[in-house]
Amino acid sequence: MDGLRKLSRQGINLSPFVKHPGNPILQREDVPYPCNTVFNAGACMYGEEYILLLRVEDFAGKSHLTLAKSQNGVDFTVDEKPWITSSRDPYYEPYERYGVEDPRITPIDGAYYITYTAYGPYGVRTGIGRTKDFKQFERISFATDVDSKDGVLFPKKIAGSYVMIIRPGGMAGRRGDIWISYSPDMIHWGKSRLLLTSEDNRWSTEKLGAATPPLLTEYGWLFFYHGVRTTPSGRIYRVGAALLELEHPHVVIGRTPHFILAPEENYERIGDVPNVVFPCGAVVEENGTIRMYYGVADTAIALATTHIDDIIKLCI
Ligand code: M1P
Repeated sequence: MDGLRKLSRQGINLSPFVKHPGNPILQREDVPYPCNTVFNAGACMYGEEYILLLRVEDFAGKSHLTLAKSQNGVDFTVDEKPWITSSRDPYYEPYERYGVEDPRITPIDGAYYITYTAYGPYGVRTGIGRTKDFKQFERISFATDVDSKDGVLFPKKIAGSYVMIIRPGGMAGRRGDIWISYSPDMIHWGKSRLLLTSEDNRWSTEKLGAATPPLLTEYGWLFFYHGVRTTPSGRIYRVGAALLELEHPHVVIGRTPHFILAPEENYERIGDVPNVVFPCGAVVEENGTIRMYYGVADTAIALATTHIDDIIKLCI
């Protein structure tokens, strides 16, 4: 805790992200097959390579997931064909019939777990799958029933349980708050409880949703979330962060007093869904730099960087 207090005395940075001058770094022209949009990508390192798992929307409005790889974290080469598409397995098919969306990647014990939003005629669910090589992908479970999404996994078990942050509700203009849930096996989830509510900030009065998987820091688990405010002219999606206790991740140490990433540039304000910044992946460099990959206006992908200490200072 002393370390925390010291950090908070050292001044804070109210606009901690620097947006990449080459934004958007990925657009549909970069996808080697025809598509409407590419956005909301999960991110991780795989060996020396940066990996993005892109949400690609086709011209029928259905999304699938496609891999992109990069040596420098900025210039990505997109695979020739989709990687994860709606399942044909009779168990999964009804719930993924309208597409798979918004992937997040969490490395756990040498495997890469992918959470995604399964979208079908009965609502949305959070699916979980796993890969070890970014070639073979196996589905594990649906972690939630319908109308629960934005699932992100913690990168290690805590007190013997896998831990996930989810967002029940928030559909069709209804309120949505962030919850935390536990599992012994990635299949059975429970002991769920409220974690962050939308009412605490005026910039996120409608709903919240976890953005990126929690990052392990010496001060606690740091995670980013999006918050939505409805205005007479439509919704605005912005981003905040929260710090959770290491051994008791249902305890919020603090959260940013205001949003820290917002739609300001034309590429964030104009597109299929205007005024949206929607991160699904972040990569932390050895020096503490965070590279945040975020969907912009449900149309393209942008990159912004910050330092882990700057975000922690804002949370405490
Ligand atoms: O259009 C903005 C976002 O809307 C949904 O997010 P949420 O349910 O959290 O508000 C998702 O469809 C997301 O993909 C999209 O970017």
